[in-house]
Amino acid sequence: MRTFRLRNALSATAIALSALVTGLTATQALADADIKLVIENHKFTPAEIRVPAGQKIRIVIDNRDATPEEFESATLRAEKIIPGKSKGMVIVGPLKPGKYPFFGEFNEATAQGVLIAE
Ligand SMILES: [Cu+2]
Repeated sequence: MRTFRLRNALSATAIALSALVTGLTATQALADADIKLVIENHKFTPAEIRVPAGQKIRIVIDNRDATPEEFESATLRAEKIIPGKSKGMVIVGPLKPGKYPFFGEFNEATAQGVLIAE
């Protein structure tokens, strides 16, 4: 009985430890700030991205449209042409807290978004 209880206690500890490790991994992923942005029908999804301030942010842009798009932002100092049906990547930051609008230069009427560093 005593051994059984000990074993249960140990497996509970193992579960707690693995939860802790998972928690750390999630925090680390946030620190890496790898953002995925989709372009579809000349719109960005998500149109609003929240990222931690003071970190380098890697934005992977998946252009699912058949036509090229240019991710552009003056405040982020980023400009990247992504051909149709392909992916592109921009690295921005570290950013001060604030709002950083971006747009698709080839479809500016619909392709609008904002990155919020906080
Ligand atoms: Cu441009």
